[in-house]
Amino acid sequence: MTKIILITGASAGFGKAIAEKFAAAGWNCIITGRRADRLKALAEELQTQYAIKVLPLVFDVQARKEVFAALENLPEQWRNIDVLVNNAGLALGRDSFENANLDDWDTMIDTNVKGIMYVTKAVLPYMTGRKKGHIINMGSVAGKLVYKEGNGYCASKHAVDALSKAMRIDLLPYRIKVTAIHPGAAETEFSQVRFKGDALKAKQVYDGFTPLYAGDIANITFYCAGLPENICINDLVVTCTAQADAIYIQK
Ligand code: NDP
Ligand code: 8X3
Repeated sequence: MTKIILITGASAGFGKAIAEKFAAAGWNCIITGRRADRLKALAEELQTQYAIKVLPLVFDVQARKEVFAALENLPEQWRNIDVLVNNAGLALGRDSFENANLDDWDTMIDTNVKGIMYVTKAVLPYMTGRKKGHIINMGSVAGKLVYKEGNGYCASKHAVDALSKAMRIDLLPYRIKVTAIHPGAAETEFSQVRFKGDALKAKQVYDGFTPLYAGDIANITFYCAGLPENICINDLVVTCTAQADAIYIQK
């Protein structure tokens, strides 16, 4: 039977690459994000290229009502979700605590933390009923270690780490796997978003070393999802070779 994956934040970066990877392997994909035009284009591309089915859903993971409206009553053929990838997320700004912008903090917490909680809560009934499923949460090295001027983002990713542990415990009776992937620096649209469109600042983040790329995270996600029923990778920290942790990068 064809497997189904639901990926949040599939309009760019890791999420898009994950959709491409799983589609190429014959999975049907539910792709979500706020940018409808990008999701539509990706859906058309994947369906044409791989002869699989794609359901694009447009919603903001911060908006509780939108999340449940989009996910609660999925068409019958889309309900047996095998893998949920909670990937949608962002950083906004790199400022010291006293200078940080309150709206940036709100958006990061609402997206990275509450977004995962809402989406997971909406999708879980499709997994608990079948006692089957795999939740993959996109954390970060920023969820393992706090770095200078990373306050709000680091806090949000520490919360992803904690939520992943909490899910793993509470969902044991349902045999649902929970994997947290914690990437280091990866060149996607992440830094363009963080620095609010400042292309030079964004580019400088990756100057002087070879970072991770979206396809690397897609391959790792695919590996985690493909393991036998009795194996679950719980926690996976992955950096490029030039990076040791959230603080040390050899440039
Ligand atoms: P990108 O900016 O390239 O992609 C982010 C994705 O998240 C987009 O598809 C965006 O879609 C979606 N998204 C953001 N906010 C919302 C929202 N409120 N509602 C719905 N979708 C949203 O970044 P990455 O691919 O790099 O990031 C993906 C995840 O990986 C994030 O959680 C990030 O924190 C994490 N991460 C990234 C690292 C990196 O260095 N790149 C390293 C470690 C972790 P749209 O704008 O269309 O809504
Ligand atoms: C993204 C990587 O190091 O900018 O989570 O926090 S980092």
